[in-house]
Amino acid sequence: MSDKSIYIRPTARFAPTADAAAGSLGFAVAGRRDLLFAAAELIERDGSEIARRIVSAAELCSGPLQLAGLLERLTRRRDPVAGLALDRPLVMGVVNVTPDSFSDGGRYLAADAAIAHALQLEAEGADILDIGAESTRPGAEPVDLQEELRRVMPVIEALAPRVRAPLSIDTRKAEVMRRAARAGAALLNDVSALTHDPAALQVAAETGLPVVLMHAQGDPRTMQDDPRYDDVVLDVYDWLGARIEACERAGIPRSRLLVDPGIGFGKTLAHNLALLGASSIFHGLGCAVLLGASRKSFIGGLTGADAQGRLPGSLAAALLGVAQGLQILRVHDVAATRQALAVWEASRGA
Ligand code: HH2
Repeated sequence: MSDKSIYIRPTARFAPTADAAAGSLGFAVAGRRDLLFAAAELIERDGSEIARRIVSAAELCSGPLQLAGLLERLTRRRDPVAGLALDRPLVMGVVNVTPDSFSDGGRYLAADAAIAHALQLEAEGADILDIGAESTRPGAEPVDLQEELRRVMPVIEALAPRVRAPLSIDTRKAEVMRRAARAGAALLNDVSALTHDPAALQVAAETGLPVVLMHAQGDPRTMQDDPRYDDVVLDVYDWLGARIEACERAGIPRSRLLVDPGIGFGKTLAHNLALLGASSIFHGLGCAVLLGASRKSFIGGLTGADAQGRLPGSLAAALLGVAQGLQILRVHDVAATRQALAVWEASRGA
């Protein structure tokens, strides 16, 4: 039996017209009429052989049967996440209750400062607030369970009754997931895709919450030591696909999963740029896609800007993501991202 894998990377997005809305010119990604694509890159990988060609939407839709399942996953409407419809890009604001995060370490370590920051991000238009208490930047040392709980729980407990935006807990630890869920968190965000803590799969299933599965190669301490892939985009896709299957076996349905290519996690500058440029491929996994490119070091690698000076590059990456239909942007600068999205969305509708 051949172990050939097939991938579809939607490309050539176009604005809806009456014809296209009727489905004659393009295919709608993730069930969204505003995400119409006229063509796609069809990729076939057989061992080390990779064949790529551009196909029209019509060719794709009348293609061989093996494509039908993939196409169905690509075009199926996504379920809401934490009560939020995925029919426009959502902004997830980052709250780091840490002394050592790469761009804002120490600013929000005190619970009061973290709570005030979260309220500020919500006022600026964050749809979701992502609260984390362990830095996973390259070289970061792990934080023990008690310390992570001590930092994060007062923040979740204070915010849950006060905010409209659903709370996401950014953690790799099952016990933190369990307690945060009990305190009102509505989304689990794990940069290890439930691989770091052996109990995480089961606990995540028990909470009944949606889960973000992020790709990382290696552990934060060592992940930037010479990361390698055969083909970074396809390898990340396959790895996420395998994690989705592991979650399904543990009782978490695909409709409750989100995927994230994990910009900066065990990737060189070239790897990050390849993932950013091809991220529409991840819709083929049948889940909403989240992008975390905000202030990341690839922007510094390209421009020399330090973490504080990377807002322009972060906005460019965010728009590259929404142009490819990615549903959630994880960002530090909510007001600025909202403004960029407002211009983007208005010009698309014009
Ligand atoms: N990036 C960081 C942390 N969590 N979660 C997802 N799903 N995707 C990401 O890209 C992602 C993430 C790293 O950013 P930050 O939290 O600001 O830094 P640190 O890990 O140093 O706290």
